[in-house]
Amino acid sequence: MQASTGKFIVIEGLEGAGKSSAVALVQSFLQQLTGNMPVCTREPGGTPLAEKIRTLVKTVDATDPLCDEAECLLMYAARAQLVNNVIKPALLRGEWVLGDRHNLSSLAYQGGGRGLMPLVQTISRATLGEFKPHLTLYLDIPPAVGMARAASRGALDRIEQQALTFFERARATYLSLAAADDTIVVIDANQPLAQVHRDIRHTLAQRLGSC
Ligand code: Z5A
Repeated sequence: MQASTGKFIVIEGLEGAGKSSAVALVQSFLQQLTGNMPVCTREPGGTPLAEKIRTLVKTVDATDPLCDEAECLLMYAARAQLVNNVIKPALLRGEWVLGDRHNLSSLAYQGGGRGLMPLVQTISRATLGEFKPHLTLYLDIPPAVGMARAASRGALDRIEQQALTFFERARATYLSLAAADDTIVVIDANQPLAQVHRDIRHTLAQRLGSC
């Protein structure tokens, strides 16, 4: 990555962790900090092709079930499009980018949840190299609490229909990766929303205040 002043900030978490309202909060924090709206992305998705992949991975097709390896490859196909066509160009222009999920989701869901960590690490290195977010806020929540919140929103998509043990493995992977990487900050999302938002603002002020 060439020198630039823009930074890539990512919000991560299991379903129902509260990413949607966290993204809105961080968006407004970054706007105040930099004077400009950040470029907002979501994964899988964020480009016309990547949005088509998003539909593919979220939809159940009983006649041709998506196998775990294909799911993993599709996540990275979508991410490669987004990183190369949207995120890197924005950073090179000096803009800030705010991501709703990124590579950590694949490490947690496909690596931890599906048990495909060697494949995930290989594709991650091949497609992203050293590229990674400057800061990731991981909203941590027990899967049972998150799934109850997600279920109250309506019908569950293909990935949301996985067993609780799948999400327990994904959470354990999130936490162990966060413990080994000081660019990932764990936020306790199993608290009243106002407290979660205070913790997010505090972390942003600490980590970005001097940017
Ligand atoms: N996936 C993958 O497997 N591999 C990858 O590499 C990537 C993704 C990138 C994307 O689906 C799916 O793809 C996702 C992971 C997988 N699947 N699953 N399962 P998505 O983008 O549609 O879904 P999402 O990202 O998981 O969820 P979301 O809907 O965007 O956000 P959320 O964090 O799950 O939830 P929310 O809408 O912000 O909050 C849920 C509800 O809880 C809502 O009514 C809130 O008002 C409420 N809430 C939030 N916080 C609180 C607190 N603190 N207290 C009480 N209630 C709260």
